[in-house]
Amino acid sequence: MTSKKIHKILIANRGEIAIRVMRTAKEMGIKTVAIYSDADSASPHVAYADEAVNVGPPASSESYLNTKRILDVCKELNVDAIHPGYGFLSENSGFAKQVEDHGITFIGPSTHAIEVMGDKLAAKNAVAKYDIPMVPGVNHAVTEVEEAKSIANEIGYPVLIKASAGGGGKGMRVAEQAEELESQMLRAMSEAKSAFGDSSVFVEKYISSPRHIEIQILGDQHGNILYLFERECSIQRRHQKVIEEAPSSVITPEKRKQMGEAAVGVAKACGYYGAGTVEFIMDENLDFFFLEMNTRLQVEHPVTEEITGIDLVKEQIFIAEGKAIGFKQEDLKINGHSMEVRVYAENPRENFLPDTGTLNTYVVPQGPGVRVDDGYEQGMEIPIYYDPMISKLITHGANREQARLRMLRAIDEYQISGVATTLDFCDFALRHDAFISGNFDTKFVDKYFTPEALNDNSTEKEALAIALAAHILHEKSNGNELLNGSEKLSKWKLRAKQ
Ligand code: MV4
Repeated sequence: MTSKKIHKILIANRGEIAIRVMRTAKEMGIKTVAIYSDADSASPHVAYADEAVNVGPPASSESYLNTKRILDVCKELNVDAIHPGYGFLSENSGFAKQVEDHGITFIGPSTHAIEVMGDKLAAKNAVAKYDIPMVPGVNHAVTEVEEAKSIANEIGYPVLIKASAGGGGKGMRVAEQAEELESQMLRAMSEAKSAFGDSSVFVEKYISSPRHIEIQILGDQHGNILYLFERECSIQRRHQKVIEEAPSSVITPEKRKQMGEAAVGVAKACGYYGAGTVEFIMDENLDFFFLEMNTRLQVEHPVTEEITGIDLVKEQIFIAEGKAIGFKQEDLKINGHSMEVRVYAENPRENFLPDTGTLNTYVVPQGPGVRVDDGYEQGMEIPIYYDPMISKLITHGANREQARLRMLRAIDEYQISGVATTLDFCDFALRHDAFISGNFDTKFVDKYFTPEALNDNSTEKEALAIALAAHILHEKSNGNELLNGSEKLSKWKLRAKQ
């Protein structure tokens, strides 16, 4: 157990999450050290930090994943704690161990918890002793097709074959019926082998159109574990979340308590401390099943912050210092509703192909109930080396509809040109009847989205162009010069360029 006041944090990450962590550090009077690659020297996260150090070439493996260089920087600059953010080294138990071995505080859970939850089978086994709903299936690695067949016969088709080392959908195959089992199992195993170097798989009943609901938890090093309610993350595309919200519109107070307590059980099963997220899938009967636990601060943590008023990064830092959580389960209340959309530099008209280029225009929305967590500025290039997320746009309102309307308004205010973004795709989703009703699942995008659904305003644009031409001709024939015409049209032009 660590119990040390933190004076200087190195953030082993980049972009929006590095800034997010530094903002809280600044409020707490803690000094910050940024690291950056050659591709990020002009990034706002570098300018924001008290000190910043170049750790290598653009490739993540040579910079943001360069553990030796990062630990050397810590020594040189007297860093006493590392915040890993999400992605990169955040769920690397070997790194967490090295950090602690160097006498530096890892702002995150124990090495043991990262290890157990990183292995899906180990995770299932760890929680099996607690009273946590699990998908019907087996908790051990299966290598023989014959064994898989007999398990599938027992639980009934369809079944899902999952990689033990997996997560995020890699190495996952559905077998609708017995005839498909062998081929799907061999595929899952070879995919798992090449993706994770470990071909072990297990078999579960396949829940065909689940909702994805996750519970935020906080644990301290004194054994206190609390749940900070759910996030509904069903609007996703190929395992990449697009819209998240809290609370979920299908969860009753009773269900919330059950899920919260189940999540606390999962955390207890691995002696968890820090901020963590327990993922569940929920079927059409609103029965929920434990999927996995993420041992990091998640991208979508802001929606939980908005509805609880808790600064999750501040809690992470206090917990890492060895402090006990300063509030109780009964103190936590849900205040209003929050939504988050992820703005990616991807083209929804081209099968979400990542788009690179320069942010020629970049103006963020403002006003009541709007929060933007971003890591770019106008004029910057989106590098090709990293995740294509430009920003997270978060709204808060007294209720779901106010949060939704604020999101639509904020999307309309957001001005980005130079790269294609997923903003209009999010606008489409937020206006869809299924989204408005709350009656949707993880198949939302597959079911409802086609590029044609995006409103290109083409007839509107043509009409505007004709009206404009007529206006110019008319003014010219009267001998007038046009004043401010370009200024007034600037937003329209931006939209037309996208
Ligand atoms: C499932 C499932 C249905 N049945 N397990 C996807 C990634 C990994 N976290 C587990 N996942 C799933 N596991 C059973 N037994 C459906 C998914 C799934 C999913 C889960 C959460 C969020 C989005 C998803 C998209 C497709 C499939």
